[in-house]
Amino acid sequence: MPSRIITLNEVIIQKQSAFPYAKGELSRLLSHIGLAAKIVAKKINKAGLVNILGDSKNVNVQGENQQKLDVFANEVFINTMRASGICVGITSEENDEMVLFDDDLSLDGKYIICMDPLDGSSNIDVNVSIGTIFSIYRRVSSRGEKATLEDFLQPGNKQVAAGYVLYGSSTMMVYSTGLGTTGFTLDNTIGEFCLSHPYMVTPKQGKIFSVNQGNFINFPRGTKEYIKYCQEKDEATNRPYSARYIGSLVADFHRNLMKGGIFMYPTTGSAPTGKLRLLYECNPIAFLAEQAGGLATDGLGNRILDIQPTDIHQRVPFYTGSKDMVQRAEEFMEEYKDEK
Ligand code: P6P
Repeated sequence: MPSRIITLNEVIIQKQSAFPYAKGELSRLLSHIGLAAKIVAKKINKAGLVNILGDSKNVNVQGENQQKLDVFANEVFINTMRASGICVGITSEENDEMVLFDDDLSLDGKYIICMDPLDGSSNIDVNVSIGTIFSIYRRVSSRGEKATLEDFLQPGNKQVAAGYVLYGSSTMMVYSTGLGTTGFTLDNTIGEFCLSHPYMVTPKQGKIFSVNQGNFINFPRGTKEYIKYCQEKDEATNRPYSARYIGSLVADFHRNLMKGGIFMYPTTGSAPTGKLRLLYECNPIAFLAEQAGGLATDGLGNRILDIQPTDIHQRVPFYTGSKDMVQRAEEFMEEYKDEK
């Protein structure tokens, strides 16, 4: 643990020095994300006391009821990014279309952001941890003009930064710019994210598997066989593993990142291409997993970060976490790929 308080902004600047050509724009963007996270965290922590819980009666592009905090978080992040003058547009889970900024300052912005402003929202009313997930790319279109679809449909291996905010027993921000995965914990007494996990490395092997077994009957045969493998007794490989699943991606992933484990969202009957979205859930989480020494695939041997997106709300099957566990799951998927 650091001997003194080291803030998010200090670390952002430190890491910027590793990029000789950096002009500080990405650093400022990350700082703005930290600001938005603090605003949302404050609202979430009070949610139980003021009338902001519950359904906003709107339905988002995913066909999911938008919780009031979803709407609030989406507006805070969009408005903060617009004010940064560094981001030229956003794709959000909560918006059907891309949000393109057209003020002069933003049009010259160098970056675009894909985000899930409040993931796990079905847990809001029951006080279970929820999260914000973000992914940052350099724009490929010309500066001075509006962002284009091409800016947002870049493969995850082009991300310049990615991270999440976990609104849990404490509020944490975990991010990477490609120099490893780093975690910060919000100190509410000073209103700062303080360095708490300087270099997060996920164990190669864990004892936790995370999947919604309510969908078991519709899983691919290989996933079913891997789950059975996790449940079998075998002292030599520390099995059976423990099943842990909160239904909030950031919370499930963060626990497994820290302790070791595998998170799976396979194809199911109601989600034949998977449920989780490539641009603003799988790619950023995959980036962090790999930066921490883990893996992230679609269960079919494809690295998540290499998938070429075709739609801003595209869904993919998602297997991520400890390297040895994801590889073992992939072996079962390969072995049973032609069987129901
Ligand atoms: P299910 C939350 O809605 C979410 O997008 C992720 O946070 C979570 O991992 C997943 O869906 C849970 O889905 O079908 O198991 O409830």
